[in-house]
Amino acid sequence: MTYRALFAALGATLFSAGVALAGPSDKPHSHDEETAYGKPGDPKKPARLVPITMREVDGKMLFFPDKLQVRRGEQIRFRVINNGELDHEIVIATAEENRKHALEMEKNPDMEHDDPNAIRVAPKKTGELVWHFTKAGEFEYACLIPGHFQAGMYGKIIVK
Ligand SMILES: [Cu+2]
Repeated sequence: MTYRALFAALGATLFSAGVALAGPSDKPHSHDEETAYGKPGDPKKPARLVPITMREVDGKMLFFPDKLQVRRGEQIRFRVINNGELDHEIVIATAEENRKHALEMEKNPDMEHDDPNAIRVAPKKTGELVWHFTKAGEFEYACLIPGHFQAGMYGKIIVK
């Protein structure tokens, strides 16, 4: 897909997202919800700062770094820097959950997230997300905007 086509798709997404946001959420959730991969962090508590850069290069879309080691019980403050030309997002979850979520997004490209495990960052902007890794295991951060995961936009989180 060319960047021009991506921009066109993105414009359509942003336009209809405004409409979608006005509707009631069909997925209520608690912000303290514990998941298989941990729970939303408490920004007032200590957290290790981890900068993650997002960018497009030679037809690929990448996170740098694409691997992160975490101690169980550690809070991570992800500082997500979008150095690309397109919107990107970071969604922290199990790999399985991200696959399901990616399929949903392909069916509903207008889908926007309002979840504590995800953040969307516009080009040349920086966002922050604090996550508390309470469980050991292998997890993933991924961009689930259609086409981005396939272009390489994912990384591995190992919690020990
Ligand atoms: Cu992306």
